[in-house]
Amino acid sequence: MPKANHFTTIEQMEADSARLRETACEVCAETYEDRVKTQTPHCKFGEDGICCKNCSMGPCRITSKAPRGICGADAHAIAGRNYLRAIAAGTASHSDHAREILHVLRDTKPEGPYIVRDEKKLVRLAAEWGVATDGRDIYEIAHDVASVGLLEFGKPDGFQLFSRRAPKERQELWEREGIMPRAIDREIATAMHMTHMGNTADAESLVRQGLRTGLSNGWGGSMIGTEITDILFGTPTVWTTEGNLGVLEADQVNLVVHGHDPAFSEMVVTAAEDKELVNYARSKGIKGINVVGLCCTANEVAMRHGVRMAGNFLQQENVILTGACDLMCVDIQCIFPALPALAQCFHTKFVTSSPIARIPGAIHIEFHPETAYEQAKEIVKMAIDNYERRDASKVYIPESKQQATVGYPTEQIIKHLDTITNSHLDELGSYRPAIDAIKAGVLRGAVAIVGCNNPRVRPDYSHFEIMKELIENDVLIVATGCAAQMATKAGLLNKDAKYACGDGLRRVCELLDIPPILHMGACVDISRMMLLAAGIAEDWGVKLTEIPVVGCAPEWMSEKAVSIANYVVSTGLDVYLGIEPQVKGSSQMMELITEGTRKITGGGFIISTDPHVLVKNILDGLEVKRAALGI
Ligand code: SF4
Ligand code: MSK
Repeated sequence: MPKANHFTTIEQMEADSARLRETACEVCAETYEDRVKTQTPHCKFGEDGICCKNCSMGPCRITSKAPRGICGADAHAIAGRNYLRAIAAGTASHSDHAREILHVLRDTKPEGPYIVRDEKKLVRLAAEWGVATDGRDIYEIAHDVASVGLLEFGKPDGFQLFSRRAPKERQELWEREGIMPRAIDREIATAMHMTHMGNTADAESLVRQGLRTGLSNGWGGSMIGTEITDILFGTPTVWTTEGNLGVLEADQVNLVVHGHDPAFSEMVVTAAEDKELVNYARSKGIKGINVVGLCCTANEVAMRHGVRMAGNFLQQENVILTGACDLMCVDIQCIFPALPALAQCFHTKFVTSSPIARIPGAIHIEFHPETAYEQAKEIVKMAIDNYERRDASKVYIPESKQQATVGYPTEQIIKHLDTITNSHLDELGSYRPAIDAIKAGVLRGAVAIVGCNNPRVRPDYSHFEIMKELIENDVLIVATGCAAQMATKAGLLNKDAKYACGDGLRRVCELLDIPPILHMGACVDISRMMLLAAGIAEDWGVKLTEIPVVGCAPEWMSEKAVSIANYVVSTGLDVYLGIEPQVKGSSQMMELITEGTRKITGGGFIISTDPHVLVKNILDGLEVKRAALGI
């Protein structure tokens, strides 16, 4: 019977990486570990957020002897401005991804290559956005929905349409506090304008705009990205798949898709199943075409096709270092610029597909929706042709892999909950069985664990320790992004991980036939988590700030994560961070992000780089919420 000792431990993962680093030495390649050494110690001014280069009178750095920049900006203004710029960049990244997906929806046609796969969701969204549906062709509806969605970026008046999905109490609070999100581009532009030289120097105003900009992502761009992706490629369902480097196959073409935007990877996955290409591979004596994913693209295709996942963020170099990656095709975000040079140490072809992520040394095949399928076929053929260039003497594929059950958007969670209740109250179901389990103490609460991995801490260790301890303590986890991939690699998404849970959570897993950690998707899908939390609060009849549900990003690294953290606290949930935001040089900013936002939204950051301290903080936080609810 698989138990906790059947997990792939961090030590095993590190041993795999160490073995691959030996290959790196043999081929004279450098890895991120080498670059961490050359970048350490990090610049203290940067770490503390008190270096400003927002004008050419600077750069200015704050010290006790130089407490103000040349213009007079102090540490609080500088750290606050840097922080808001990070939120703006993160919001821009998620939201621009959504915009691209909307363009794909606008280009759909019945003959493809892009078609509408979830018509029900499209019609529901059309009704929500005031698009006429009666008697209309589904593609006319799709194009009108895309046009309304595109207006969310630049409309001159009004607020994000999805903000209406939040509980009334939240909407009123956002309006009252002046943080209700307007057009997405406007919030990003306002953030950049406020932080330009000679504008806002008041830290609280910068933090408030950070909340608003974050909300335009979580209840705007990211939510649009998630909804439209579901409409185009299908709302995810439950799949059993596998994860970690052992999913690469020695006797097959290994084609790796990496990044975030599934529009291209969906086509690559489909093209790899094209009979013509499968036969072409066979004609060369190759056993098959093995498409696997990295980072959030992996999450997207795993949840819709069961495609196996090679790993998370810090595993991207390892995949090439196996010597068995015939082609890596990337779209946008979280792609190391180091990859083309690394690929050149092997036979690996490295292909970029988006003008948003051009990298020197890459083969660039710019993806266009109308020719996407032909382009995907071209890439698959390139991978097949490259297989015979593989140098067997450089190949080492670690055996580590784990089985994972993935694909739990809110619709699937509700569906599973409905299996234990006859009270199917409305079309969209109810979270009441989960609420009852929390009230009864069978579950102590739920934690959304999200985000990247980061060499500032021992990679993946914090994720692993926090996840293990929380499930032992009967806390249900929902996960996205590289956190979900870490759980995959470790075996925590295996249904047998229930044996590592406390009695209560194990019973819930058995009853619902789920793993204790529910894979909800990619980074943009944290918007699903917001709807989950809002649904729980509404079905419970309490405020979002009152439910024993929190967020946690143990090893975050990207600006997208800063934006996410801001919309989560704006939604009223506490966020536990394992990496300190770069504002430590300002006491005002530290106070604002931990306690100040709590006074505005009811949510704030709790920060500790020690995962065990963080778990204790989370469990204490959940118990405080339970006690306040009288349970
Ligand atoms: Fe220095 Fe002010 Fe210019 Fe920043 S904006 S670089 S603090 S003078
Ligand atoms: S891919 S943003 S490293 S989670 Fe979404 Fe992973 Fe973080 Fe990128």
